[in-house]
Amino acid sequence: ASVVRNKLEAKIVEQQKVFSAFKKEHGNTKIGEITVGSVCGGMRGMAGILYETSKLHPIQGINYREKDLYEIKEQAPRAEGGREPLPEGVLWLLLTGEFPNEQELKEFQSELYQRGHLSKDEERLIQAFPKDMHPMTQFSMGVMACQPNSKYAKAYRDGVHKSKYWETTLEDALDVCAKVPRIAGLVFNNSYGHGKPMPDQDPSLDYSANYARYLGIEDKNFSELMRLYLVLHAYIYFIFINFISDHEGGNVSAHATHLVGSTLADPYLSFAAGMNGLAGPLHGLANQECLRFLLDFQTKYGTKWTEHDIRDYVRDTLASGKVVPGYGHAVLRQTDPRFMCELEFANHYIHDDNLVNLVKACYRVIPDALAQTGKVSNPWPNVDAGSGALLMHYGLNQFDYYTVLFGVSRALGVMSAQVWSRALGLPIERPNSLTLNHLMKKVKNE
Ligand code: CMX
Repeated sequence: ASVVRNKLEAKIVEQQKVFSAFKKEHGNTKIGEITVGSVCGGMRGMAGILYETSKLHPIQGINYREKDLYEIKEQAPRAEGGREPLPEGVLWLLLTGEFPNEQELKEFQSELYQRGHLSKDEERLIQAFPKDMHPMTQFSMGVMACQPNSKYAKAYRDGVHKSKYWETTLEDALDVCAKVPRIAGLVFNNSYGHGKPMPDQDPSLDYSANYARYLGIEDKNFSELMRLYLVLHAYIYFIFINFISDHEGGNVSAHATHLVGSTLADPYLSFAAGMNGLAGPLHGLANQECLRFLLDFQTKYGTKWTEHDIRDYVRDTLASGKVVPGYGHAVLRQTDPRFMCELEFANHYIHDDNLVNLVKACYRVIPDALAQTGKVSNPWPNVDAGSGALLMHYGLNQFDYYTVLFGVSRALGVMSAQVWSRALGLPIERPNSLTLNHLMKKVKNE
């Protein structure tokens, strides 16, 4: 059993009581109104999902278990000599609401290492995918290739009592989180490895460093090792902190995972569904658009651009009826704290990179330019404004792969949420749908 199990069980028992009393008392209490706008507008602003692990706040940005990103950066355990939160510590937080102590973290890291292994058959299956298949398709299929080992699905077939669903869901959730770097690594190797052998998992490295190794970001030169170790960690923590693991339950990947999970489908089936949603251009693919915007700018103005050039470029973009990618948000009304983390990261680790400098200059110029249009609700940058440029800096220029990085990180959020959904016994989702005709009749009270 997992080292996190006992801690989690105590919290779950407590929260189950709170939840059941709350439901009984407030089952009929109104908390909002549904408008025609909500029904026609993709349920925007409509509260309809119970999701325990995180909440997106319009000003503070994302909160994990009531902690904002800055608190997480400050309080989370880090690797020796590292500055960024360890994903393993963040996963523990998402599950339990607390950070692990040193001993718990150590045991949890070694547990995830053990769970991160794929069978020979699973590896072979993934390696047999066509090399030109989109990395997200391979990733989702790779997760599905591991599904036959679902412990939850087996327990369900064996007739487990529903009060115990969460136990094997936890087993699967941890397995999925542990395996996704390996699956994503195999996909990278398959698509871009040019036949190079896939490195094995290295027990001396942590979760993130192993993933970086699969992406080929390593160097055997010993004298370089220390520098590289830090860069490698910096790079990979950047991935996790910026494609941040969770962004409450209403975004497409989290909601798709949650919805499919509500049928009591196992965590592999649910997560793969979420990843298929993440593969859409309006969701996980937006960071590519943003990078393209910056690269097109460089093509036009070269590397000796001025802030005046940026202003012109934004004006032309708006005049041609396009949006400025990386700016604005459906919920946030401030600079996205995830962007601030990117900026802080870049200030510390990256010097003299023209593309990164362009990101910083855009931040000085674009909010004003967008505010002047008078219609943009939030002229501030979101996470996508900087992430692509940072990945490019580290030589990761395979644009099609960026969403897979996002997917690896998202596993931590949506899988912890699924454990809680089963623990609270949430029912199958089944909202009503309406035809336009019905909706029109409702408006007239017919
Ligand atoms: N550039 C130009 N115009 C913008 C804009 C931008 N970055 N952001 C908003 N607007 C415009 C909208 O297109 C809309 O114009 P119309 O009234 O002519 O249709 C108007 O401002 C009002 O929109 P809004 O209320 O500010 O924003 P929405 O909630 O409708 O949309 C979003 C939010 C993110 C889709 C939008 O800001 C956008 O398209 N941004 C650029 C793309 C982007 O960065 N996407 C990644 C989001 C990251 C994430 O979801 O985490």
